[in-house]
Amino acid sequence: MQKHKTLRYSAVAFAVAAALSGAPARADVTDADILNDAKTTGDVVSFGLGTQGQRYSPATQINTKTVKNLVPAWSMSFGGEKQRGQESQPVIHNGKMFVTASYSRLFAIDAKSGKKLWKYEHRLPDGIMPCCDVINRGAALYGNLVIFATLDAQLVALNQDTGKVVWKEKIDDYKAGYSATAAPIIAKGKLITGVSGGEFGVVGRIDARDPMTGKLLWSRPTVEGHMGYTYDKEGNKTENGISGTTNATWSGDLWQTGGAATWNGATYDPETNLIFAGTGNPAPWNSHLRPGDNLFSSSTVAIDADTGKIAWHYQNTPHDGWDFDGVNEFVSFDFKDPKTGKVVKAGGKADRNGFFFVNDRTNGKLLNVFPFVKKITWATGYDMATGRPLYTADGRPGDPNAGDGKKGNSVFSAPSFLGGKNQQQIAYSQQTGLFYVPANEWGMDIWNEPVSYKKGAAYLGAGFTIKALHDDYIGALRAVDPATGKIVWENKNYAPLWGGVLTTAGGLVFYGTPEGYLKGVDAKTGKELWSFQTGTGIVAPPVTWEQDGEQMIAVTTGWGGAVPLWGGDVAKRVNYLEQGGSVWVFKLHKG
Ligand SMILES: [Ca+2]
Ligand SMILES: [Ca+2]
Repeated sequence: MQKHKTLRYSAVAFAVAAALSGAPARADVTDADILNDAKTTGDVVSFGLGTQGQRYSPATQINTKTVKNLVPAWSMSFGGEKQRGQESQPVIHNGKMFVTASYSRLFAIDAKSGKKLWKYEHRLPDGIMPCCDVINRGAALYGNLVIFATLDAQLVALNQDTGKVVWKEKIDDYKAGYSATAAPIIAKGKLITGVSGGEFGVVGRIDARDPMTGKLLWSRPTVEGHMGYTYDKEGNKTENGISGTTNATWSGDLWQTGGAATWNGATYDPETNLIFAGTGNPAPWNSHLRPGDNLFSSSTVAIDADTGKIAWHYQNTPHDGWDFDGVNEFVSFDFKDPKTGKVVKAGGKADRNGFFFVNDRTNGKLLNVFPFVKKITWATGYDMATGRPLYTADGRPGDPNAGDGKKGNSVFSAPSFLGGKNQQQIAYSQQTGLFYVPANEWGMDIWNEPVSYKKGAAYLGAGFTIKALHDDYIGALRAVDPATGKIVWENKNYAPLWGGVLTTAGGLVFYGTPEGYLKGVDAKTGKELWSFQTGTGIVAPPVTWEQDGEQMIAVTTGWGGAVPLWGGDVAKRVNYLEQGGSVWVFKLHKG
């Protein structure tokens, strides 16, 4: 009895001492930490600086006046010979940074000094099939774990302090073309992941797991006709309803290998308790083989985090025939509807197909849509009443069976399938009310070919060449107004932009370029206020946090991703860019 009292007293004394010293009483990442991530400047515990995905920080120490004094604090190399395609967003908690690197590596680093604490190198089998380079976009934090997805379609959870593997779970069969590159997110205590492999005829889905054990809780396919499941503690599965209605928007049986890969992960809005998954192309690319809208491909799909059921969907590109995908992130924000003057719970999405969408995030209703790139050939706009695109006559690549059976009519299409925007994340400023979109102006010649499904083989039925539209630029960082659809300002860039954006209450926007510059610009005007040459291309989103009273900016660097692999004429145009693999951290110079 006496012993118990002493113990209890010690615990209280410790907690009081910890509170007085300002030290964290506990190191575990909680649901509250994740829920409040967008507001708390002392950490970054989710992909997107908040699962809503706004990439907006309230930190103001670095601002339009002080940003000129930004200098490197430290840099760390990922080492080895694996210098390519660093698309990762670091997460920072309790003085430690966790950052993933190409080839399924994960590093833990002292966030203040840059000293490496530990690294994990996932042992990858031969025969993995990542479509778009050996990249990874980042890790999730929960409890004392750091969790990330690997190129061989597994999930690995490691102890944040030791780097020891706590659990490993297989997402799916890499031999069937499944891989995983997106950063997992935590939604109300559940680990949420997608799958990559839309170019191999996989079936897209969103899984929810217990983050502490990796065990499945529910799984929701994003191709119509497939059954969803819930799982009990022993792993027994129970049917949870078919997604959509079998054959309603897919004729025949191509839905069985229907694509709609959820390769860019998801965002989560606690206010509606909805997970928003973007879905990729229907498979194969040759659209003449699969008449119908082909749900739920090239869409935003809203899934109830508790039930694993689809609450609503909005299809950005029905019957996609251009590999426009629809995977781009759906970012929750409060939209002041100019028609009614009312503030609506909305979401914004800069789609690969060149249009920016504003949807009511409670029900998917289309509120506004406008182009954010200057050349779009496949549609002239959208019917606001039906929410459907107004297709251009002859904008779709032709049916091989209408001609010689080997190659259909080739069309020139803009954007190219690499998209008006691809994986590089947009940001939304609560200060300016603007979205910042890393856009690209390019087109493609595209034609269809016959194809049949073979497990683990490319499943396109199409050929293509990507082309620049202008001699002087492809990329353009654009500030767009979601209410008016106006491009408020733009900063052109010679190479295609492939890194995400950060915006802050300091009135700033940060983004990186393939030419190697990390830039800080005025959020209102786009005026460049600071830049730093990192020595290799940037294809990742910067983050910011406060470490011991100092605001820090971090970004991973290392050229790569889909452009050098799929970019055709554009890949040749930028083949002088050097690969790399580092994380850079900056802070204000003290006078
Ligand atoms: Ca935070
Ligand atoms: Ca695709």
